[in-house]
Amino acid sequence: MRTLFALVAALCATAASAQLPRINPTPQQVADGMRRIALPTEARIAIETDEVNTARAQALLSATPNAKAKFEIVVGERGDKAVKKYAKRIPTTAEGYYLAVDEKRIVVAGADHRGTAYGLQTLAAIMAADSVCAAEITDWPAIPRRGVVEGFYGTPWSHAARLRQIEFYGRNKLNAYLYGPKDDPYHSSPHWRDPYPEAEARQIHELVEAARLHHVDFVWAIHPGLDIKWTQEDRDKLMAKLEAMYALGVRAFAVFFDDISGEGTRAEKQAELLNHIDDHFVKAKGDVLPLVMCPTEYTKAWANPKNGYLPTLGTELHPDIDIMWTGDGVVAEIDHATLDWINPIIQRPTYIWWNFPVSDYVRDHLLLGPVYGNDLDIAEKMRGFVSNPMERPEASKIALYAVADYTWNPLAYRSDEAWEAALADLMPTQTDHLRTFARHNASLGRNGHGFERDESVEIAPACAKLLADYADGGRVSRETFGPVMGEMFQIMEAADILLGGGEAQPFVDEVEPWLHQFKLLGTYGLQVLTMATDMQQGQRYAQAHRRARAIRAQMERIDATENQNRYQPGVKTGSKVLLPTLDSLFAMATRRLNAKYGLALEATAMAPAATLSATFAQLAQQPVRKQGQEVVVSPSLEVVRWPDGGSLTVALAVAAPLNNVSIDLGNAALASAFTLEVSTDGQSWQSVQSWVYGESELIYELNGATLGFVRFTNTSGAEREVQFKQMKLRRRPTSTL
Ligand code: 14T
Repeated sequence: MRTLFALVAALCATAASAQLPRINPTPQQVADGMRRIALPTEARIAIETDEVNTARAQALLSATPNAKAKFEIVVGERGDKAVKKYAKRIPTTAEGYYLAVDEKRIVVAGADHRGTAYGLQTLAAIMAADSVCAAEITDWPAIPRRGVVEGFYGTPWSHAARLRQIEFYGRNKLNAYLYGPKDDPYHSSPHWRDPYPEAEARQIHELVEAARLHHVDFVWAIHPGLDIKWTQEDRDKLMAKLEAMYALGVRAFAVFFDDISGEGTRAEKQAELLNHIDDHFVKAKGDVLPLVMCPTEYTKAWANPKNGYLPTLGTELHPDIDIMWTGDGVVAEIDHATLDWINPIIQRPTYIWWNFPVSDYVRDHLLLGPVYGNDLDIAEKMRGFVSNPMERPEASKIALYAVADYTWNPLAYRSDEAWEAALADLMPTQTDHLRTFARHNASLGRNGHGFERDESVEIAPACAKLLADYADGGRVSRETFGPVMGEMFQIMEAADILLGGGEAQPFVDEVEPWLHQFKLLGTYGLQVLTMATDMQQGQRYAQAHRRARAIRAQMERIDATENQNRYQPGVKTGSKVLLPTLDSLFAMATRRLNAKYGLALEATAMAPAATLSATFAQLAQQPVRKQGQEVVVSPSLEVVRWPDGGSLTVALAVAAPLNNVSIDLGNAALASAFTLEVSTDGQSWQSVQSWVYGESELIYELNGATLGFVRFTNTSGAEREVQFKQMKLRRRPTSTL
């Protein structure tokens, strides 16, 4: 808060006439006095609101009460005596407020307590130490429920990070935090039936309390569908768990049925359970918010209304139960067509679960770019809009700040402005460096959901021209070279300054491996550009070539050692524009030098140890990497439909002696449905027998044969549904005599 004040003070305090600072989210209606009002030392004060708001108002406004003072301070809700005079100006929408600041008064009048809280929040944003910008603001949210669903796979957020998030939501008028981390065992299986252990329970209680103080609804979600039985016993256990959460202070609940199969997916049973909770828990308690549910078919891509699942929910579920939806795809932009399709089926406006900036399917990337792509005039068709974030909470704030703006006032939403303001909010003094970092860390790379974001937008044309000019055999002009070189200097500087710390330390800690990678990217770029322009002096060129490759090797090293999760391990930066540009420039420049000076320098900056290809889409983009003595293909979170005859091939950059190949499809019986073949040259192939280790691991013994290729094919004559839990090529350990 102090940094915000400092910023506002810097913006307006010195000027005689002033302009309102940017307020996030953008208010609906603003009449701007364009001047500053000095805060009086005495005022007639009437504050009639809840305790939290009263404390906030008193902290903001330090005037001494004096019944005879000319200046008036009024804070309260519709219906209160204090704000009676202003009743007509208070918006009727829940959480709306009227705020007036002029020479005679400060009025904060909410449609309800939260409206008043938001009015005070806006007041704080336009205040400096001893003055405030004149303004008349009438404001209300376009979408009733706005916020975040902690619903990703991966390490759940820490307690401290959650407390920082809740403060951030309150400050940006987000009112919902849905707690549903996939990897909390007491939210999902195996322990959804059991109460939280004492330490965790205490933390949940603390979160509930923090959320209350920041006017955020803490919505606790349960994910019982992996192993729920539709029995009295399980229903009682679920109700008991909700009671236990109620005892911890929770007053809002959700039930998630996503990512399950089998018994748990039955719509009529899900609806029966939800309605039962509604009747015997929510309505019986009287102080619990309407239920939220995530259906099993949560995207159009998997929905089949003809099977009756969604229509059943639509007709059976009590009308005030909210139904979540991710859109036309798991990760998708939300538009009119999305909502016009789902709302009639579920017979209510949906509650969007927006899978951005979640990165649990592209864990080697940071998603720090602007929030864009959703229609701006669809608010009336939604009851809620919550964003599923990254495993990295501070880094997620860039997108969440923009989501707050979008969900409050979508018609006024400007993606680039929101992004810019988000960067300044996260790092008020080092905004430029953060922007440099963020603009090159936005793309998702190739991914199974086919979702993509712009990256390096400003420099992309110069990069394209640089490559085109150079490929033509021409000299690179100063105009093209200059901006790209300039960008490299900015990158190195940004990485150094941000790594140096001093501002937003929790953010820096989260992204540190990417910052190191970013520094290397800039240094690599510098060497490559030196190679491409310094054609006169062969000696220097060779030096730059050597150094470029050495830096590229360091980048590979970070990629192979940092952020080693088992799905998409590694650390990627500038992957959409900068790195590909520099790699091609490196190759072209090397070839040129080789031709000119008769050298034989290696023209690839970095060749991967192994590459993967598949004849069918679902596994064609699966990451593969070298890890010590093993070449490992990443497991998949999805059920894989492996077509008949479909094959997956791993090619080693250099043939190597292999001990064995291990593949786990989750079912040992599949051994006979698949064939593993090996090859030295990729031309002639030989098939290998397997044996089963443990539950379902298939081992193909290779006895140290030197091989370059491994191919795995469905030879059963039919499509097979398999899990893809593991595929490893194990090298014969090199003897260290
Ligand atoms: F419930 C949902 F709406 C949802 O999106 N569920 C998960 C979510 O927890 C996850 O963070 C998100 C992004 O990966 O997508 C859903 O999880 C999936 C989606 C898949 F397509 C898990 C496996 C998939 F194959």
